[in-house]
Order: sequence, then C-alpha cells, then structure tokens
Amino acid sequence: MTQTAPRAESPLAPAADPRAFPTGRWAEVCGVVGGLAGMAIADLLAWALAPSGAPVPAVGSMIIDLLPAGLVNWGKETLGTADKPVLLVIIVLGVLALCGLAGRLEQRRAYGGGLVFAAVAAVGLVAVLTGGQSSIRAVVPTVGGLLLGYLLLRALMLRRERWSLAAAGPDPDAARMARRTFLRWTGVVAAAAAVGAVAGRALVATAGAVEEARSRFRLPTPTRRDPLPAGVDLGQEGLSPYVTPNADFYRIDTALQVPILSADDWSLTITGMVDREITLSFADLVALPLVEHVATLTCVSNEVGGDLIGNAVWLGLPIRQLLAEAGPRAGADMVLSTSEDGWTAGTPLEALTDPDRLALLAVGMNGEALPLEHGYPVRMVVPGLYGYVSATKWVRELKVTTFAEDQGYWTPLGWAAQGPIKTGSRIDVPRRRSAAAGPVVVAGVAWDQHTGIAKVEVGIDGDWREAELAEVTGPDTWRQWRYRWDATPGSHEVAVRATNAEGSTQTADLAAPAPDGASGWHTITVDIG
Ligand SMILES: Nc1nc2c(c(=O)[nH]1)N[C@H]1C(S)=C(S)[C@@H](COP(=O)(O)O)O[C@H]1N2
Ligand SMILES: [Mo]
Repeated sequence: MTQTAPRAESPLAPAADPRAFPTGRWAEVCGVVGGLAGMAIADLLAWALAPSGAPVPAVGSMIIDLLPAGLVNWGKETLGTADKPVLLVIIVLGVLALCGLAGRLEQRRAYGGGLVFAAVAAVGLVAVLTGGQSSIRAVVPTVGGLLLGYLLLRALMLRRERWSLAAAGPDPDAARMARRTFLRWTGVVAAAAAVGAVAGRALVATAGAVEEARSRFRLPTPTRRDPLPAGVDLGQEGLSPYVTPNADFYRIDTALQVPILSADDWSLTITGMVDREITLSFADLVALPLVEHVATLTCVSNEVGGDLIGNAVWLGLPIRQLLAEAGPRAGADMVLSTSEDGWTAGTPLEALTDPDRLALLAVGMNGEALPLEHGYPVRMVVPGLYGYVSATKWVRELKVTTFAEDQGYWTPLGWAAQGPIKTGSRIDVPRRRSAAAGPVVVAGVAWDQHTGIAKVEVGIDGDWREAELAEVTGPDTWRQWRYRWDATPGSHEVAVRATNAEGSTQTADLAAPAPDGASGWHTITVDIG
C-alpha cells in the first residue's frame, strides 16, 4: 500500500490501491457490459413486441444465407443440431468484442463508441428487415437495445472518468470512493445484463420455436369454401381491399405480451351446462373436416370513419358441431370463452348453435396459420357480433352458462353484455380531401354482418345518390361501394349511409363507441378547386 504512482490494473484482480488509475481495460469492460445489456434488452423487447425482431437470431439466419452451401452443410455435419447455438454464441462473442472496442474508442473520444454501436445496430436491422420483417415493431428491439446499451456504456464510462480524476487528485478517500462507485455500478449492470441476457434468450428461443412451427404448419384443405368472385373487389385505388392482408389487419387485445402458445400445448375444453364435457387437442381439431368462410371482424371501439375493422378468409371448425356433441343443457343462453391469457367473452349460445351462421373455431387466416397476434393456434370468429363478445384469441375454454351467471371481460367495465354489430359505412376515397372539378371517385366499404348490405347512398351536401355495389361472398362481410361524382367547385360535405338487407338504413344519430358501438354517418369535407 505504499505505491502511489498510477499503474496498470487488471479488471480481474483490481489493485488494492484506490489511487491507481483505471486503465483502458476498464473502458473495454464498460463496452462489453453495455453490449451485453443491449443484447439482453433487445431480446426482452423482441419477446414483448415481435419475436421475429430479435437481432441475434436474425443475423444468424442472414449469415447462413450468405455462407456457401458447402460450408453450411459442413457445419451441420460436424456440429449436428448444435450448429445454430454455436453460430449464435459466435455472434454474441463477436458483438461483445466489438463493444469492447467501442469502449476503447469512447475513452479516446466522447461518442466514439457510438459509431461502433450504430454499426452493430445497422447490421442487426439489415438482418431483421431482409428476414421478411417490415413492421415498425420489428425494428424496435434492435434500435432500442443498442441505444440503451450505449447509454449504459456512457453511464459506466462517466463513473470511470470520475474515478480517473479522483485518482489523480490529492485525496485518497475520494479516489477510493470513486473507484468503489464505478466497480459497484459496473458489477450491478453486468449482473443484471447477464441475467437479462439468459432470460431474454430463453424467451425469444421459445417464441422463435412457436413461430417456426407456425410457419411450417400446412393448413388442412377445407371441405367447403366461399367462392371469391372477381367482382368482390372494385380494384379502386385507395379503397380498402376486399380481403385485408394479415399484416394490415387491425389488432386489439388486452395482452401486454402476445401469448406464446405452441399448438402441441394447446387444448380446448367445453365445460359448464353440458351433457358431456369435451377436450380437444390441436391434432384432433385439424383432423376434423374444416371449412373456409369469409367474415368481417369489427371492434366495438371503432369510431365512425375508423379502421378497427378487417375482412379475412377464416379456416376452422363450425363451433355448433362441437356444441352439439357436448349437448348444452336447457336454460343455458351464453358461452363464456376464456383465452390463454385469461381474457373472456360472453357470446349468445344461439349465435353459436345457429345452423345458418358459420361461427368458427379458426386455425387459418387468409391461407396461413393464424399469426401469433391474431390468436395462434386457435381463435373464435363469430359473424355478426363485435369482437369483444365473440372473437376470443388463444381460446382455451368454452363454458356453457347464462348471462345471469357470468359476464365477459368488458361488461363490468361499462360495455354492453350483448354486442350485435350496427350497420356501418366508411368513406376511403378520396384519400386527399381536395380535388379538381370534374369526375371524382367517392368509394368505401359498408357492413352489417350477418344481415348484409343492400344499398349504399352518398350524400353530396345533403342530396343522396345511390352508389354502385361490389359483389360479396355473403352477408358476413363488408361490401365495397363506389360513386362517380361530377364535382363542382367549392367546399362540399360528402356523407355515406348504408341500408341493410332487411331494409333498415343506418342511423344518423351520433353515438360514441361505449357502451355498444358507435353510430352516425361518416362525413368528410372535400374542397373542389
Ligand atoms: N384473448 C383475447 N382475445 C380477444 C381480445 C383480447 O383482448 N384478448 N380482444 C377482442 C376484441 S375487442 C377484438 S375487436 C378482436 C380483435 O381481433 P384481432 O386483434 O385479430 O383483429 O379480438 C377479440 N379477442
Ligand atoms: Mo374490440
């Protein structure tokens, strides 16, 4: 303890002398700890937001794609199933080495290490985006992880700097304190990063395995389809397509984290007021004759003119078949469905047993297995009812019961126990609310699931004219409409109203979504120049 001159210090065996200066090694340690924390955060964000947005496995896939096939096969032969874990470990070690370098650069120049972190993030982003992910959610893990990792690096470097200054100062106690603060911070962040990294990796790996099983799953051939006539889509630019692509389909749920549920672990039980309780596995379900049905899903929270509505081709088992097998007892009037994440919906029993209504236990959406966020492996789709009382995703239990006895998740929170869909319509075109005088296309969609749309009118400054209607597969979907307007200069109020197949016209009365769905005519102002 007599030595007072600054001297080199090993991070593994820190010198006892508090006034010894932190060396460049410690800057590398800051970089490595920041990098590890960054990767842990990226994995945890990926698990929470978008498993396929995890950068490390994405970089792994990119490397496999870039390597010559011979080398990839050699890796498989020599390492067997360990090839992927080995590749991931190599990537993690490579990133940590670069982060160590970042620490060194940061020591030399403020923000110098940021360049390395940015470069690492760029490679991760390229890997995620070329892996077929284009949503904003998928880029958040990489950007968020490396940004936060870099901020932690800066925070540690700051403490290292303070230690360095104190060590050069006259007060050995101050130097000892500064050193201890730095080591404590570094140790705590490193430990948290290590725990987070292991947990994050395990969570993402599970999610990745489920996602992979999902993408490998081949949908069974339906025993019956809704033919899709060409006339269902007017092909009008700016108009919502008749079938909404999965990537554009609205998503509503209370889950903070999409339940990651493997098909092998899934089962459904039918309980409550039934003669026979039934338990069904995924293998049981897909072995049964499944049918395809086009149906529009609508959220009760959809505002007038809102976009919480989408149309898809669903593949599944008619729920009435299962219920018939279970044998609902007299007096039952509701089915309370419960999801993997404990959410519930109360659906009128009648809507599920109605021979004329195809309520499905769905496994397929637009020709692929349900996307994880839309309920993989199995969800409910009931034409004619808002999603909150019918469309349970990740469904695990159907309890036959009564409205008097049970209520779904949203009912005690102020939403109606029963949620039939109200007649609605929306203007999609013109997207820009201004146009030149002359022919202007006004177009949109109208819906009244399970009754169907018979007429759509467009009101120009209160003068109603009938719109052209596209074809539909049946009463369970929205219907495209179009009106060719000969627009005159000035500011015009353009409104839409639909009439259903029973002759009832959409009400003009404005109502907010709560408690049982919005109403009123979607009206826009268009400036004609
Ligand atoms: N498990 C679960 N299922 C759910 C919900 C939910 O919060 N949790 N929300 C419902 C609501 S309110 C709607 S509108 C639809 C939306 O389905 P989507 O996200 O596939 O569009 O799912 C329904 N199913
Ligand atoms: Mo909803």
